[in-house]
Amino acid sequence: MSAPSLDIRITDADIEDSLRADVLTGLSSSPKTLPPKWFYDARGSELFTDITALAEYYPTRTERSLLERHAGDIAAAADAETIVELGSGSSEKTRVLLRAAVDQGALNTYVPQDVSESALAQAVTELQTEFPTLRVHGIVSDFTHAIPALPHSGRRMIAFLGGTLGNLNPVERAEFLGALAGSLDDGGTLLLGVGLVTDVDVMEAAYDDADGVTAAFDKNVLTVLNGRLGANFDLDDFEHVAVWNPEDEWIEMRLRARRDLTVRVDDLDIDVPFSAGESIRTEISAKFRRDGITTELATAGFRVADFWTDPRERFGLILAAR
Ligand code: AVJ
Repeated sequence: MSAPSLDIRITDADIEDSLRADVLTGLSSSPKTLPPKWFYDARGSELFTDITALAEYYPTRTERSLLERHAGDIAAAADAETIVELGSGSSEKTRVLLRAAVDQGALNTYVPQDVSESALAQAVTELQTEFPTLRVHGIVSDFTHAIPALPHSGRRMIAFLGGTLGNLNPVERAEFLGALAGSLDDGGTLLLGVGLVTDVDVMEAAYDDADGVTAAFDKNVLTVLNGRLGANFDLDDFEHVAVWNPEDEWIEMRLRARRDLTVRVDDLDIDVPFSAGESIRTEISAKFRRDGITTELATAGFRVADFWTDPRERFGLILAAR
């Protein structure tokens, strides 16, 4: 068994710079925004794992059952020597696919990529034990910048699961999918998991659970800003909100100020005023329709080879070929 390896492609200085730039831009915009990637410090990654076990949060378990059901078909169709997974987190759902691809014979390398070093380090160690014949090579980076630097040996499948594509707006998605297509050779594949448009109540509850775990996850971004940028957000001053935006077909998570207040961000030397009811948009989570995502993929240069969904059609697992 080779030693688990973790390649850190993002330095603390890079992270600090992009956090500062994002917060400066986001909190001076109208409406105020913060990019969702700042949720995922060690605590935020833990809270996300807790979310995936909630009764209301159907995407993870729905995608897992699709992967379990179709892993053999996916492995056979992709016939990949390398699987690169973007935003792999704990790699928990990917194991069934890795098992099928190893048993089927071609797979020799797994490259999980994530922005959370703690989540990735743990995943790499566990996977290397579970799959001793596989080369497991973790990359800590931002997935939107990771593509050009990804390993290029043998037939590749890029996996982008969990519905994370929905965190990008349509322009960002087109750019990102185009870059993925451009980085794959003929025969390369993309395995994409996307949330599908379903009942508004079901979608909203998934992002605003009764136990308040998603609220804690959302507010964790304020704790990250307090810790890393010397901000003085009082979490009790903000309320977590999740609403379906029917024009854009995405769920928006927001943190809404309960009163007029001013937040100081020491490291940026700014004072940020909020009026009562004003919110920071912390995440969009777009949901897709079969035709829409098929067209987006085609525009990027992909052909949809398979499109699997659950009986309630809440989640889509797509195998697209270059
Ligand atoms: C991990 C990005 C797929 O958008 O559903 C879960 C993150 N946010 N609950 C999603 C999330 C609130 C999640 N992704």
